[in-house]
This record gives sequence, C-alpha cells and structure tokens, in this order.
Amino acid sequence: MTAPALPAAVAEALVARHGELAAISEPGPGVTRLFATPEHLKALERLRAWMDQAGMTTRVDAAGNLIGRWAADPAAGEAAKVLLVGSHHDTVRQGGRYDGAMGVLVAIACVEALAAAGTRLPYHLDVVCFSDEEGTRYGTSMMGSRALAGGFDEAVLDWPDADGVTMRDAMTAAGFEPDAIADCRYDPARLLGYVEAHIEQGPVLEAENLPVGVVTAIAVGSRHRLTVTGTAGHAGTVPMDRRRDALAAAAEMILAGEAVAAAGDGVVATTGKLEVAPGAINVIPGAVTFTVDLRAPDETRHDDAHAALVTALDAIASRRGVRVQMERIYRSAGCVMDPGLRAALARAVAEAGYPVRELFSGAGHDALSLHQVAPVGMLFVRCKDGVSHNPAEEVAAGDLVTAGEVLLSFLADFAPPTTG
Ligand code: HGY
Ligand code: MN
Ligand code: MN
Repeated sequence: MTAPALPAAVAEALVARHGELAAISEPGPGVTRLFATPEHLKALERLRAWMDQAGMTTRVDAAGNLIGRWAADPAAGEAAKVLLVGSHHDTVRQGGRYDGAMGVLVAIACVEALAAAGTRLPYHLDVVCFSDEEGTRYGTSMMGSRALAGGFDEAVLDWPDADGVTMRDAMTAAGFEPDAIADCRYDPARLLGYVEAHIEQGPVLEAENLPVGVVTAIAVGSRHRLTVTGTAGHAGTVPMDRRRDALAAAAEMILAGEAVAAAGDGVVATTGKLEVAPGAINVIPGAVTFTVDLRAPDETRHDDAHAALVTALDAIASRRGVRVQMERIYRSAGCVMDPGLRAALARAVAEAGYPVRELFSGAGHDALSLHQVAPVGMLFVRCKDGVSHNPAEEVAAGDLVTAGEVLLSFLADFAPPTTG
C-alpha cells in the first residue's frame, strides 16, 4: 500500500499544535507540565479533542495515559491485533515543546491523514499519550508506560512529591485510579509492537544534515538519591579542620561522579537536584540530598562506573567524617530495537528519499517499558543544536512534516505477521 500523503491542512495543524500544547504549562520559561497536575489534565483535554476530531475512540486509563484508537479494517475481524504508536506529553521543568509531545502529535497527524484518505489498516492503531515519562514530579521514570506494559511498581504510589503529596493522592485528585493501575495493562499476545517518533536530543542528525534517523538501541541507566550527613555548626566559630561540612563533601562527591563518567567510555553522570539543610547563610550545612543520573552504552560499563563511584563516595565520606547513603530509585537495562521494526522504519526513511542513518539513544524513552512486552522501534527527528530539556529546544516545521510522512509510510506498509 503506498502511503497516503500528509494533507496540507494536517501538516499545518501538526506544526501549529506544538505551540498550542506548549502553552499548557506552569508559568515560567519553557514548558513545565508535570504528572497529575492541572496542566496534565488540560493537555489531556486538548489532545483528546484532536483525537476525537480525527475519528479515534478515546479513553484515559487509570494511570492517566490518554489512548486514541484508529480501529482496524473490519476485514481484519475480531482477531485484529494492536500496534501502539505515540510518546509522552509530560515534560521536565522548563523543558522544550517537542520532547515527547512531538511523538504524540505526529501520530495523531498520521491518523488524520489515514482518515482523510479513508484508509483503515489491517490492525488497530492505538495512539498512546503517556502520562509520566520524565518522572519530574516523583523521581521515578516511565510510570505511564510501565502501567501499560505491566511493570508498574506500586511502591511508588506512596512516594511524596516536593510538597509532600503522594503519587496516590495526586492521582486520585486528578481523577485517575491508583488502585486500578493493573487494568491499564495490554495483553502482550494482542500487541504487534510499539513505535515512537522522538526528537534526537543530540547533534548527530543535524551534523549530517538529515531530518530523520532510525534508533538502534537505548542506553542502560539508573537514578540515585544520595544523602550526606555531617554536622551543622556556626560558620564563624568552627575551625576548618574540625568541620563535617555536608555540602563541601557533596560537592566533592559530585565532581567525583563527573570524573568517573569522564574516565568511562560513553558513560555519563549528572547531578540535577540538590537540597541543603538547614540552608542558612551562617550555618555549616549538616545535611545534603542530591541526585545522580548514571548512563552507559551497556551493563558492564554502567556497573563498572557505578562501582567506581561508590568507592569514590566512601573514600570522600570517611576522609571528611560524614555519612553518605545512596538509594537507587530507578534502573533500566536499556534495550535493543526490534530488527524487523528497525528495518521497516529504515525502508520508510528510504522511501521518503533520505539516506538511512541508524543511531544510538543516550536518552531513555517509553520504548524501554514496552520492550518488556512487545517489539519496539523508534524514529529520531533532528533538533536544532541537539538541544533538549531546555526552552530552546527547536525542530524545523519541515522536519515535523517529514517525520509524519515517514511514520505514515511505515504504518501503511506495516503488515501484521500472519503467524500466531
Ligand atoms: O531522562 C531521559 O532520558 C528521558 O528524558 N526521560
Ligand atoms: Mn525528556
Ligand atoms: Mn522524551
């Protein structure tokens, strides 16, 4: 089947909607749209309206994921299986307007093009808008897609956010159903796969002047919350050699993380959050909590870096007479993309007239969750200077349209395997 084109009106709406969705944000620079907040609900409303207009049947599941179904050709019968396509709509703090949102809007545009052409597929196409991929509010990551894949850890429901509101209470207040998360799960036997279009969040495609690329694999990653406990004291009276300064120790530990990563091959370590107690100008800090996000191309390099970091932290703590505790709050084994989906996406890129560039993803994506229960594939889209998680995140309008055309071509050509 040759792909129906992306009609001009659909292409125009695709570009414009990124601005409309970006406007649904907490005040401040960039886009801040966190899980189970008023902004989350407003975004669901707007996205659901676009899905409804496109002719999809829509629902919001217990975890706050929005799902729009473009039903299969009736000839596919009751046994028609499901291909998931989409991404997340939540953001980091002061993030960009394309990370996540682009994958949802491109998927909706594809359905609008199919509807305009009167095309039904030999499978159900479920456009999924995941509710919490970044984990900005609660620290853990991919809560929404884990619920769909059946890998949700109920313990996080009791985790408090910065204001002490547990995930369970926030979900209930948002009208989601924390006690029914298990109902979100798709039956793996019904799933044909999951395909996600996402910005590259790196410099490769732009450097090679390519609008799109096909993802090979996603990095191994872990997130940690560290607590350094020293002794609070008077800034003016405690001699330097008698201090147990928790913040100075934490600072040295953060630099140790940077050094361990720099010494690794393709390893990255980031401290994104830090809190100091008691936080007074004339008090030696008694306690500090901070985060470490650690990633590597494979388990060996990740685990080697983690071990080196733990050794460095212990040495710093004992030399400075402070205590350090490290709690892992998230771990992903990374994933390799399904060869069949990878090849099909590559064909769609070639059909659109572009060289096929395959590349690795240092960023985590909802595909990591779905990988547990279905074949996954990802299409990367060029972004300006590779910048992301930053208000300056930018994707050229033409590249948004190209992403839509490539995904549409993939969907039109995708044939459910006849066996099983
Ligand atoms: O952290 C990540 O890689 C993704 O943006 N959640
Ligand atoms: Mn992100
Ligand atoms: Mn993302």
